[in-house]
Amino acid sequence: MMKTSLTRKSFLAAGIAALVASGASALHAAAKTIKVGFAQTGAESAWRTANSESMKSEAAKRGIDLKFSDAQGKQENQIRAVRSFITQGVDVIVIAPIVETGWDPVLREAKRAKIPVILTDRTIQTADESLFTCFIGSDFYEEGRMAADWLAKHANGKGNIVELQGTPGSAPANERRKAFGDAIKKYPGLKIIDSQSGNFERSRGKEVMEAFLKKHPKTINVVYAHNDDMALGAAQAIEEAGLKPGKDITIVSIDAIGEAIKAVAAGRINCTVECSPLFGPKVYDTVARILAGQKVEKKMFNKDELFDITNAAKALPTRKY
Ligand code: GYE
Repeated sequence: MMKTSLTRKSFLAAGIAALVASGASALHAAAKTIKVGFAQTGAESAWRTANSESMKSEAAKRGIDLKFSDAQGKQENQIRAVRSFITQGVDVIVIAPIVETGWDPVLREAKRAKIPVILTDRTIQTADESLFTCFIGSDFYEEGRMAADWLAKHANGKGNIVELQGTPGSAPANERRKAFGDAIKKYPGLKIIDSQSGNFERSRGKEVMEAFLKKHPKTINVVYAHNDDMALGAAQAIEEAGLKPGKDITIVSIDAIGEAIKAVAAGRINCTVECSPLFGPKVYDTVARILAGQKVEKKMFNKDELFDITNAAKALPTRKY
């Protein structure tokens, strides 16, 4: 008798425990936290800082578990981060590829693990586009073309240009360079007389500009910088050389960070083409769609505008980066 009731009691207890457990796991499944691994390039520019901030704050807002990795400008660190995301079994991997080439092997590993990959910010070169689900970012070629056309219109088709390139091998450096070069071919008076990488960094931009000013005294009319940080560094070098940036030397740039728009409004930089870094919301909307089994567009481009003296001051109060 005693034995039976005990048995029944423990049977009941086990049943309740099982019910509680299955109820809890059903609840848990309904509210399952989405895990996203983001392999960021580094922290080379104000643009990058704004981009990281957008990815982090939007993840926090949506309750997404974001595993954020800063590769400090090295592709091998990014590849290592992607491998660790695969091991951790994240739901989606997001990569801002530092350079365009060398991604196939690690993307194949992600594909084998059935983890979708979103490329953001920068594109890659691959013969197999099935290795990533989609790309979200700006059209760098279009940005370079806009900068060149603005210059052609405002420089009366004449000028000796020095170019400050972004990170060697990166999509924005490759495409901004190519687009600008293609566009100025129409204007025989516009010539690139020197071109070097400033790695998208302000201090490097300044150093390279100092060297250009020494190497080509009284010859430079225009600086084309692949980003605002380098343009701001160049402006400083020009001032330190006793010249007026924006007047003695025209500066055209890309990114449209707040500080550069301020410089444009002040006439220190002449134009900057927008490249929005604020794509956290778009990336996580896309993550949600992918996880819901929906089809997403292969390439999604942000729409960017251009700022010069005619619209910079007006844009300042509402700038978000
Ligand atoms: O223009 C630059 C940054 O990849 C679009 O990288 C991005 C570029 C941006 O460091 O400032």
